[in-house]
Amino acid sequence: MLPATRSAAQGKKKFLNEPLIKSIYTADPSAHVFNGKIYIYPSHDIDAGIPENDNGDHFAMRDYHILSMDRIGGPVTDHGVALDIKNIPWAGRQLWAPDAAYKNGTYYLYFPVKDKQDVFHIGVATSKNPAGPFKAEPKPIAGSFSIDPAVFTDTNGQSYMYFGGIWGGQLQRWAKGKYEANGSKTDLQQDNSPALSCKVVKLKANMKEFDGKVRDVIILDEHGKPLLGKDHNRRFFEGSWMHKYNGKYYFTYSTGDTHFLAYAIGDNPMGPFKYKGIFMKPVQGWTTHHSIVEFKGKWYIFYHDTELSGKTHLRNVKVTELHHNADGSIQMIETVKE
Ligand code: FUB
Repeated sequence: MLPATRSAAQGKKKFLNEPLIKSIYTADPSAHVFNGKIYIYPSHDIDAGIPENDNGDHFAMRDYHILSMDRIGGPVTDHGVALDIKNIPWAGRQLWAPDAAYKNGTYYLYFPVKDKQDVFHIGVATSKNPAGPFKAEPKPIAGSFSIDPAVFTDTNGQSYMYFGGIWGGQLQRWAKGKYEANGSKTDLQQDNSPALSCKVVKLKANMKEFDGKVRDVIILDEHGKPLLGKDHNRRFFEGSWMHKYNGKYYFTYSTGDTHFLAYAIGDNPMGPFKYKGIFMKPVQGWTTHHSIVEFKGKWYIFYHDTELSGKTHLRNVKVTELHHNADGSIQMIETVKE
């Protein structure tokens, strides 16, 4: 991801939805239903006084707070600090977008953070309580890199992790299989080659290790060809999510520098997926990041914008309903009154 002063250029907006919480800044909301309640695992944005740059250094988050609610529209509880960067032995800086999962009595919190060499990896922490506190494993997940983990558990109990983000999320620096410290700051810079892909990997039953090879999440266009690097309106950038609807797998993601949420549908959680379109227009602020969850028979999208601060690194999470049409397409989500 990359910062910018896009919000200032957008002028005054009328927002359709309210921030879920106003006492702290929150972003990148990963929502799950545990024990009949909604738990939200967001980033906790702070102003660390670091100037904005193209690397996203000003997104200098240091801990996570977990939020919960009994019903959509009901009161939101902030459960306090669930994991602090000082308690992650391998962490250097920047606790970015997390996700969570549950298996056999244990809750798992997955988090990207830069190590002490300034390279993003993904760690895991555990708790017996969905709201934490969580205890981090001493090392990152072996074989993990880049940012934005999203863990999906299929109806047969197999869990998968989707991860990756280009530009500040460093995915392009792993294109040759190992980290290139002097690699591109943005993408592959190969407009007519397939775009960089999000990654997917199975998780072992212990939920702490990758099981098998990390694979590319292939998104095919209307001609059955992978989306190209120059296709900024459609190609993957960061912030992926997976949900299953009517037996189909919906891979959703941010297009980053073009600020859309897009979706692609497949018959297998590991893809390939057919690009279907955009389902949410740009929100206020540079970044756009979401999760999709079913609760009491309705589908919801959790997302963020910068309504409270007007600053791209101080965001607030929101929720609104998401509708699937009879043909499986997703209705466009409006977030502002123009
Ligand atoms: O919150 C930091 C980064 O901004 C996330 O990892 C990206 O998805 C973007 O929302």
